[in-house]
Amino acid sequence: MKTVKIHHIGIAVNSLERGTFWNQFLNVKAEEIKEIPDQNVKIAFLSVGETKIELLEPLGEGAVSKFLEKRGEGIHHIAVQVDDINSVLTRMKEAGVTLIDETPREGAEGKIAFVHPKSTGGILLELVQP
Ligand code: CMX
Repeated sequence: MKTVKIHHIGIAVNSLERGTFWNQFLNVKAEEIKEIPDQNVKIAFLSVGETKIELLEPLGEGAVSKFLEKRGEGIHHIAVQVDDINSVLTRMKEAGVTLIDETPREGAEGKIAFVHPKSTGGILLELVQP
């Protein structure tokens, strides 16, 4: 397996207007804004060097709106890029890791699967195979 890298960091926000902070002070622009209807979110990707910030604004009930209600704005998940998502999931499953997605699904950036925060030290982990 190749060394993994951080693919993006997901931040739950009340509004994608939060992106103006990154633009104003860090010269980082939202390069892509899209809706993900099955997750009930609107997202903006901002490239920061090799990695990205993903701002997540809820469009209605769902994982992100629940997170905002319980915890307020903040880091929602960390996404790690892997080259073989199926083999990572298989090894995690065999080790008893709590998986939210036992098989990958199509996400905004390729094949994705979420790992429950209770198995990762409190961070919702997303695996991404672009
Ligand atoms: N990061 C860290 N901890 C989290 C969390 C997060 N994002 N979301 C919930 N938790 C914690 C809760 O605080 C709670 O902890 P305690 O038991 O100590 O209170 C625990 O996890 C369980 O929380 P819950 O409220 O019972 O569970 P939820 O119904 O909120 O579900 C989760 C949590 C992670 C299983 C659910 O949000 C999920 O399936 N997420 C994956 C999908 C997703 O997040 N989609 C949005 C992003 C889409 C995208 O980027 O494309």
